[in-house]
Amino acid sequence: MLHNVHYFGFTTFSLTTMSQLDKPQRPPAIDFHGVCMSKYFTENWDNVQSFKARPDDILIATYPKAGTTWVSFIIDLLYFGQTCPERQTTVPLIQRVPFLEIALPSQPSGKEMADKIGTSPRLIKSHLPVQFVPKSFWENNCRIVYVARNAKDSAVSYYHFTRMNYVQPDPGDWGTYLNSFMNGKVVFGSWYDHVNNWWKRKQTYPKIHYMFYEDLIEDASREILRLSDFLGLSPSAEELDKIKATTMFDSMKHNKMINYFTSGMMDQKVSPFLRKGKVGDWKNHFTVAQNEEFDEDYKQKMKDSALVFRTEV
Ligand code: PPS
Repeated sequence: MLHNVHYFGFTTFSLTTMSQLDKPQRPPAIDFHGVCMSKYFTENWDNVQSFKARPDDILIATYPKAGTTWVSFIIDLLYFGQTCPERQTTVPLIQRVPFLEIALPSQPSGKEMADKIGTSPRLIKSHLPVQFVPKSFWENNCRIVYVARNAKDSAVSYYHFTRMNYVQPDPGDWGTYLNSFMNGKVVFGSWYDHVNNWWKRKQTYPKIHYMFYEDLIEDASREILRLSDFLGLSPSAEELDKIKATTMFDSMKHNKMINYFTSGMMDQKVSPFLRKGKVGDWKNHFTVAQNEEFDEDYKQKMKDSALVFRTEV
């Protein structure tokens, strides 16, 4: 049963927690217009596709596990940290930055949450490959922030997330999962197609700010400043320092408005949502043979790409 409360421009929804649910049934992976998906991201398709973006909406687009939550939180603080500090303690980030395409049973859909946001600009999260983005974002010339993360750390992070998140099909063991990742048989499809097709889109659509997780780890202040420039914001030095401190991994890990502790589909005893937050954790997972095979395959798949990713910082 949903219980809705109106608060700081939001209809906040109380979401069912894991302890209130029987263990949810994992969905099968499906082929959806040539992209591997699961029903939890396709069942609301027509409504998502007809979503009415507004010119000042900001879309935060990523392949899963690229740092979506981190960047969403930074952008939320840039816009509302000063003007509405209360929302930081009363409205969970998933409601401040709804996940557009998600549609879970007995929960409001991401589209429904986005429609109900009462503050501007609206911040909206999506993992959709670029060809699936609702056309109103392009027609309204919306700003889009795309975050990318190197393939090896993305695969490791997505593997652990898939183990703990019942929205996802069964990952199998690490070796099986790595193969699925390399073959684009994980939800939201091929990492290689996602990062490259978004990069190509940026060449003809200037309002995409393409960021890298590794750059944020290296120098968060520099990256927050670049992001502010793109958004046309001029935060003070003091505000920037505060945002950087508030969005550091350890701080976010203990922030109940951020860490998904109330999500009904995630079992954080299996693996925490904010797990490691590092560049290079792949070294603790890839065997030498897996690494060689991955590198060989990567060279082929990325041979026409201008993108350069760092797997260590
Ligand atoms: S999701 O589910 O796709 O929206 O996940 P996403 O937020 O994109 O990615 C989760 C990974 O980002 C890490 N993370 C951070 N790293 C460093 N600093 C900060 N502040 C931070 N916030 C989130 C998070 O820990 C996940 O990565 P892994 O490697 O699994 O730890």
